[in-house]
Parts: sequence; C-alpha cells; structure tokens
Amino acid sequence: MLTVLTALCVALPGKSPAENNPRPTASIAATTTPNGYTQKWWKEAVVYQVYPRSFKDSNGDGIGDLPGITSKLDYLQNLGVNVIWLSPHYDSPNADNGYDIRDYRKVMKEFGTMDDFDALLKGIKQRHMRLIIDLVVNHTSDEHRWFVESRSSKDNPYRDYYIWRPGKPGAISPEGGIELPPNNDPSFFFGSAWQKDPATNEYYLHFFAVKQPDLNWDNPKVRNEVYDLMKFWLDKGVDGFRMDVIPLISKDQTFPELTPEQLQRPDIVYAHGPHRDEYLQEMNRSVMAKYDVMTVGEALGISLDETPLIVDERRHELNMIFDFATVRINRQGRHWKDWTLPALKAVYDKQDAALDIHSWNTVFLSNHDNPRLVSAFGDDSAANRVPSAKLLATMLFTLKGTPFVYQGDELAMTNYPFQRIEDFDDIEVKNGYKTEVLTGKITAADYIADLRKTSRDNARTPMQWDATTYAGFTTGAKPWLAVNPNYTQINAKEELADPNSVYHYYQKMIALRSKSPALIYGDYKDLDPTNPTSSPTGERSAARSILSSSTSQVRPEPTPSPKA
Ligand code: ISL
Ligand code: CA
Repeated sequence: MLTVLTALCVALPGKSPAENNPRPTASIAATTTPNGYTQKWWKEAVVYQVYPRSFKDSNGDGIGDLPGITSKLDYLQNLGVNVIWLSPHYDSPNADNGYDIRDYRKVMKEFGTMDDFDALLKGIKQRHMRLIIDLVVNHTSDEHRWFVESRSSKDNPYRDYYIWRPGKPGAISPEGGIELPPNNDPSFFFGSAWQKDPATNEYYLHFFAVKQPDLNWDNPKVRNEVYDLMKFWLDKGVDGFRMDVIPLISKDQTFPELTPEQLQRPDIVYAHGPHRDEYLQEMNRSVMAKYDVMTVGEALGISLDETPLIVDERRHELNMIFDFATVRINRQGRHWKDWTLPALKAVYDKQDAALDIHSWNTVFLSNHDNPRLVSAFGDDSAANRVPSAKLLATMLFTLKGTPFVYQGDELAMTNYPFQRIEDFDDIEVKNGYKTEVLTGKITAADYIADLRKTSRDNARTPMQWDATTYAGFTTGAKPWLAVNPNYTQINAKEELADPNSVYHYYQKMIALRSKSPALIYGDYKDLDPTNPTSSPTGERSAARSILSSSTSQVRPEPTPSPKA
C-alpha cells in the first residue's frame, strides 16, 4: 500500500537548529522556539539503530561485531544520521540475542572487547555523532552473578534481587495435590511467567524467557546497582539510553490473578505497577540529571493518553517513549492484520493531540522486533518497493518527533522468504512453535505464513552491503542467520552508486530535516485524514504538500526533487 503524507509544517522564524551533530551548549539548551518548545539536541537528531549481530562481521565468524560497526561509521555519517542506538552489546549467553545480560560491565565476547567499544565510541565522537546504548534492566540473564546467588538459597543476600514466591495449591486429584504457579501471569514468550526452581522449590518471575528473570525493583539495592551501571557507561562518554520495556520495572507484588480480559493484554497490566513513575523519577534524579543525555523508553503497555506521565519534562522521567500504537496497527494479538492508512493517520493525530510543548515524541515504524518497514507499511513488490520506501521516508522525516531509522531500511531491505521453522532463530518463534504447532492448535503452514509477515527475524537478517557472497556481511563460512536472497539487487554498494536510490533519498530527507526548524519544531496538521490510499502520483504531491508549506521560510537548497 502506498501512503499519502498530509502534514503541514508551520515554518518557524528564528534560530535554525544547530548544524548537524552539535555539541550541547548552554545557548541551545536555553533557546525556546516561537511555538514554545525548548530546543534540545535530541529533538533535532536523527537516530539510526544498529543491531550489532547483523550489521557487519569483521573477523569472519559469521557474527556482526563492534569493529565491524566502526568500519562502517563513514557510511552512517554520509547518510547524515547523528545518533546511533546500539542494541545490547553486553556479555550474554544470547537466549534472546543480548537482551539477557550476564554482565553489564563487559562486552559480549562475540562482539569484541572493551577496547573495541572504546574505539567505536571514539570513532563516533570524531565524526560528531553520538551513541546511545540499550539499557535492559527489567530482567537479567539467569547466568548473571546476582541470579546465580539468588537462586542458591532462600537466605542468600541476593535472594531479594529477584522476585520469588512459593507455588499455590491447585485442585486435589486422586494422586494428591497439584501445585500451581503463584498466579496466572503469562510470559510474553509463551507459557507461565513463573518458573519453579529446584534448588529452593520456589518460583521466580520472568515476563520474557525462562532465562530472563525479572529484577526486584522494590529492593533499593537493585535500583542503586542499576544507577551505578548507568553511570559506568555515561562516564565512558555514551550519550544516553534506549530503555528496554521500562514501564514493567514496578510490579504489583500481591500478584492478583489476571482476569480473562487482562489476559488479552498482559502488557497493560504489567506496565502499571504502583511505583513506576516514582522509580523513573528517582533514576532521573540519581543519574540523568547529572549528565546531558537522551533517554527513550520502550513503552510496552502504555497508552497514548498516559504518555505525558513519562515524557512531560516537568515530571523528570524520560525524554521520549516509543508508543506501540503505530507499529501494532497491523496486529491482532500476535497475528498479522491488514491496516488502513486513515487508521494510522488517526494515531499520528492522537499523538499530536496528546503531547503539548512539554513533551516530545519519537517517529518509528520498524526496529529489531518488527518486520521490515517497506514490507509492513509499504509495498515491497518489484514495481513499488523503491517509490513506496521513499514515500515512507518522506513521512517519517516530516512527522513531529525524533525519527528512528532501523538498519537496512535506508536501503529498503525487505522481509525474508521464510519457509520452514528451521529458518528462524528467534526464541519467541521457537517457543510459539512448541506451544501452538506441536500441540496441534495451528498448522505449521499457517504459523509460518503469519511469521513471514510478522517475525522479528525479518529485521535481523544480515545487512546487505554488496553483491558478493553473503552480501559482504561476512567473509566467513556462514552468517549466523541467512542473508535475504535478494541481496544481489538490494545492497548498499548499488544504492551508493545510484543517485536515485532509496539511500540517497534518505540522505536528502535527513539533510532537509536537519536544516529545517519547521520540520523539527513546527506544528502538525493532517490535511487529508480520511484519504485511504494514493494514486501513483501520490508521492509527488505528498512531497509538495510538505515542502510548499515550509519552503517559503526555510532555505530551499536541500529540497529533494520529487522525482528523486
Ligand atoms: O516484539 C515483541 C513480540 O514480538 C514484543 O512483545 C517485544 O517482546 C516487546 O516489545 C519487548 O521488547 C524488548 O524486550 C524483549 C526483547 O526480546 C526485545 O528484543 C526488546 O526490544 C525482552 O528484553
Ligand atoms: Ca564477528
């Protein structure tokens, strides 16, 4: 489906945003736009998400790594992005590709060493870019030292770093009593969120995989450990954090049974623990207030109306969140659902209405947990892939909020043609196969047909750098996850050589946005909210509708040609 962008950006007189990649200065921090926004470097940034495992392998072991990223910094600088978000780079047994952390102060050995991290950070700073890292502190790996201690005995000093409960008596059968988990909380990765641990015969809570036990944020020692590790990385010079499932940190520790209705959307229940805002404010006072950083929370379970609770600057919690209403517009539960353009535009309208000058938004339609941008929100057919990717870029870079580009979307990389369960790596897919297919609830063919559209692995196939073996991602025998077979046509080398490529369109749009106060801070209005589709000329007219409303006051030189 092609989308029509119908934004009107009111141009703002006054200071243009600092040049690409500004260093923070007092004057920027103090400047207010005519429509009332406080100017901040992170509002003016364009963020690029790197999923290290799939970006670039430097040593031929088939796994992307930090030196690989460093070797591609010129590529990113050339694109014009100025903040890099690095998905987890910490020591991990990789039950969930690094979102299960074993040691927060160590680099994953497959990705390199701390020296490699320092070299990456230095390369980023030399290019006047910034780095934010993933902060995954709702849970750790079960191999984290704290959990190894915690599970060893009920009186271990680390016992209360995690959430332990005895089982509950269930129905009595002729063979005797049945024990049930402490309550019916489900895990996002299928099954119960409670796992019985043989060492002490109690259950620990894990909202995600069995190997991802949830930390007990009600323990002040846990909170201080987290604040210390945040400072460890900030003192190295990182510029902030993307915070994994951050609304989930506070739990209702009475653990009531969820109602059938609540079981449809457990994320909403989990995101509404009693101390969420209190802990985020404490984190802000203890850490963020002492540095010039950017924070963006993954706001699983938070509705649009509640967004200001977390991002209103007067509440001193986080700068921005990822609101799921947009990326989940194509889902019914876990399954694919067709979506309409007016419905998506209605979300953008609602976001605009929910946030005032004290709050700031993110703009994103893809990341490492979602299918490819052009496949999910555009049309990845041979005829329409390029124009629809450009149209989506036009939309993403002109909406109000800090845009996030996921690696490969600047090339219009597409979903992978998955055929068999063996083609997948994702733990969520594998757990789902056991729970849904092996129990006969659905057929393997239906399961895989749905995953072809929804699977997180669509986004995790290796970056397509060139047309050589394995797309130039690795020189090794095999990449950790298969390369999309379309790499001979869709790759960075081809696109860098083609002035009309999607890559160059992104480059022009990013440059235009970075230099246009109107596109960053200007007011937003949807001029055509009910238009369900576009004509083949939609791209041109959409581009004009934005540009014509802003070019009168903004220097026009970087305007992308509508034909670009
Ligand atoms: O992508 C999802 C399911 O397909 C989401 O439910 C996802 O699990 C949720 O958005 C939380 O995501 C984050 O935390 C997870 C990790 O697996 C994801 O990669 C991460 O982005 C647990 O740390
Ligand atoms: Ca490697």
